[in-house]
Amino acid sequence: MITAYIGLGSNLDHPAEQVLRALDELDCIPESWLGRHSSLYASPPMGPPDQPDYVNAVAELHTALPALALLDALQSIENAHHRVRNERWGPRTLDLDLLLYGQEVIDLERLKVPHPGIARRPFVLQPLAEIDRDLQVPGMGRAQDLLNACEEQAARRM
Ligand code: ROI
Repeated sequence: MITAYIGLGSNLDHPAEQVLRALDELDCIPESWLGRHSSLYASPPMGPPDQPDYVNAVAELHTALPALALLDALQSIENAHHRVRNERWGPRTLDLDLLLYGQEVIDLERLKVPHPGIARRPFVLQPLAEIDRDLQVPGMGRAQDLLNACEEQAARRM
């Protein structure tokens, strides 16, 4: 069993509901079960500012799936939320990012773990540190230390 961490984000079509529904759906992924999850956070958009604020959360998923099979499962949940990939860094109904997969470092074209943007994203670090402030992000350091060093605009616990 591997403990993976999934970042959830939405800023379209009732974002909080999208995120809560996605938490239930994570629990339905084969060979996996949902562990702890953070509160929901409201955060200003990173990227183009002319889009709604986001709702973000992080969930722990205990899984026996290989990383790419887990990525496929996450993408099919995104697709079921009518995720359309259009503008880069544009608004989205549901984004599921594989942030961490145990302590593994994965560098494939399709999948980079730890998620390369993690250290600059308070909307990921705050919920991650809420679950486990001592969590080690491979090659980067402890979740709470990364959050303390992060200079971007904070997320707000809802
Ligand atoms: N900005 C915030 N605040 N939250 C997100 O989840 C998020 N996701 C993204 C981009 C467009 C980078 N900006 C975001 O993919």
